[in-house]
Amino acid sequence: MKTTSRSFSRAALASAFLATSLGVSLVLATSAAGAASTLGAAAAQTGRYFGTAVSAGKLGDSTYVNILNREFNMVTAENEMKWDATEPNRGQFSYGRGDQILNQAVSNGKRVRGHALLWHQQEPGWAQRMEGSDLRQAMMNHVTQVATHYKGKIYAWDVVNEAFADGGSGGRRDSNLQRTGNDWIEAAFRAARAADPAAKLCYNDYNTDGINAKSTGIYNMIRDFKARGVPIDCVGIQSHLTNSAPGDYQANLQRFADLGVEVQITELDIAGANQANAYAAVTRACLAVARCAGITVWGIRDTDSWRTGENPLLFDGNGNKKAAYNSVLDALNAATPSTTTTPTTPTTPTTPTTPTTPTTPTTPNPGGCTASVSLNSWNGGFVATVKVTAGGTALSGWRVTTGLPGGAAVTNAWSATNSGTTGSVTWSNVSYNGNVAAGQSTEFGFQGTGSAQGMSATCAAS
Ligand code: 9MR
Repeated sequence: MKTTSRSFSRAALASAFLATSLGVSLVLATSAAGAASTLGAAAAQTGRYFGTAVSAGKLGDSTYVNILNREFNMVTAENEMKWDATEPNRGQFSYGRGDQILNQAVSNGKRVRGHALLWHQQEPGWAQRMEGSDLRQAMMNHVTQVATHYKGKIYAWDVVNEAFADGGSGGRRDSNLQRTGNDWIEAAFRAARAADPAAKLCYNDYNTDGINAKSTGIYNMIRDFKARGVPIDCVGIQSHLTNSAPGDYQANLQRFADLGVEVQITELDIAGANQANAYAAVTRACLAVARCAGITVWGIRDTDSWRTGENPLLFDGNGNKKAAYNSVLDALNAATPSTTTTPTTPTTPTTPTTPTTPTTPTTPNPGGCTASVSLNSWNGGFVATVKVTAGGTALSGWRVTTGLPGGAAVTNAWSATNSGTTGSVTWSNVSYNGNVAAGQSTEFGFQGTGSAQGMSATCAAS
């Protein structure tokens, strides 16, 4: 980890600026080398979180809950927000156990990572038996319904989990989700953004800890998404490890961070004799990457782990702190309050690898701006992303009028306010995106039912 010799006040100012510009909430500790006594408080000294996976069935276990409440300030439902749990029958949603975890966390001052909206595993049986456009519609409805249920309550969603193949191909894994079309991932991200604009949207996967074919495939997808304005905010590096993290672990985190997405270590557990050192190394790697927002371990005690018999967690079966716990806490406490790694300039995007959806031609612009629409459609619904570009003079406000075909209706929108939901709909900027410099762009979006193919969009300065 890089350190700084700057005075504290200058470092604090720099870190506050960095945190603001990165959207990271920063908690300034009063002493440069804090000695916080819990994982959550120690991580908060650099504006990060420390989380764990939680199982609803264990919330009656007082040892478990005591450690949870004492140590962690972020929670992921281990299974309770997955598709099989939340939509056991098509169109019938079941949020009881997910809500239990969320409410326990929120009432104890913790934030929640949502896991996971779409994953080829733990699909309910009815979805496993589906294919094609019917499945695509069910997938998008699932994303919309679940993200809407938890709207405003989730720090970050794993929108799509484990969609890339292992091995050297660097490509997608086969699944019925993938067979609905290669654009299923971006369609899911757009639907999630429409349903819960406040949640950070993550792509999450395993065996992506070092720079390898799989992580590079994901890197290329995220770079493409950023280039085309597909809403993605974070990447989850699961980090199910044995003995040690790869030597290029930090470099891998950094290259994702350099794309402009937050990096989250989402499911950390480490088996093997070198456990304590490996945990410290992972912690230090996150601390060294400014956009690494936090670490989540995949369970509390060794006996809570999915890796039966491997004892890969920070507490033993009796709830005692292990050497690995102390090494993580020490590493967190050794960090200065500021993150000192300066993000490098985002890599220049290359040509998108994923086929783009049809874009309506840019319309001539009478009032100093243009609007172009990108559509992600499925049978019965769509997500529209509208790019507003200022002409030769800066905008201090804008208004876009979209002409929706008959039968199409807006159900949900973000980053603009609308008057009307069918036919000619007028969209106005919100407080934070009205000012657009000459030649620059901003985006808003909406979701709707019906078909929006052929929708027009015109823009005027206001
Ligand atoms: O820990 C989870 C375990 O209880 C479930 O049985 C399993 C089902 O597939 O999922 C485990 O969690 C996985 C996570 O959701 C995604 N990444 C891999 C995790 C370990 O398998």
